[in-house]
Amino acid sequence: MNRSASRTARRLLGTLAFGLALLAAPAAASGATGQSVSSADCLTQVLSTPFVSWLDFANYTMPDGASFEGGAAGWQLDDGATVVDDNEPFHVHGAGDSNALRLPHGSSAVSTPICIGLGHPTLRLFARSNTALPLSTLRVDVRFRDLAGKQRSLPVGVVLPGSRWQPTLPMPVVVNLLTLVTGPTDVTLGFTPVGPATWWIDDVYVDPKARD
Ligand SMILES: [Ca+2]
Repeated sequence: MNRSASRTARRLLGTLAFGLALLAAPAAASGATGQSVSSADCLTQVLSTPFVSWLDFANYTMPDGASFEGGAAGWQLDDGATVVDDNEPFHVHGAGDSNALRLPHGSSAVSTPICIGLGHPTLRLFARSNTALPLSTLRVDVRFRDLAGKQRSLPVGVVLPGSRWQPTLPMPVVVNLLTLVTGPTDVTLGFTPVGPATWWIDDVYVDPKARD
């Protein structure tokens, strides 16, 4: 190899090493906090398009237990939150589904962990309430550990009251996360009635956008 070819080879090796270091940096930082996960964990998720009827063609996945069929295994249900005989009438998850989660005033529920990427993840669910009073809403939070390992909870959306089952609007998640985590991460989702209404929720979906 002549001197010019050798210099070119060293430059290429240096560029390659720099590139690999950049690729490795997020993983190393994630490992230090113990809360982020590998992108492969997001890539193994089973995706579907449950909101096509509402002209939403995005691919979604579901946290474990988020159809509430046969219970809410792994969910944290507090102060009266309970699985009941009911179901969103569109049956986007399963034609034979027959359970939903009831959330009376003062109750709350937290989902099982779900992996999201840092593209533009959103969440969407079906909900109804027993009153349309404007002071009654359902607050949706995303819960995660930040770069320092501290547990955080940030609001990502509010569901407005309505007595008929309807899909919520897609709620962006990543806006609040970009500066707080470094890569695909496990989050849980919190649901809390605000005001006097009782709520029912069903078929909670997340568009993880782990492929961005
Ligand atoms: Ca259900």
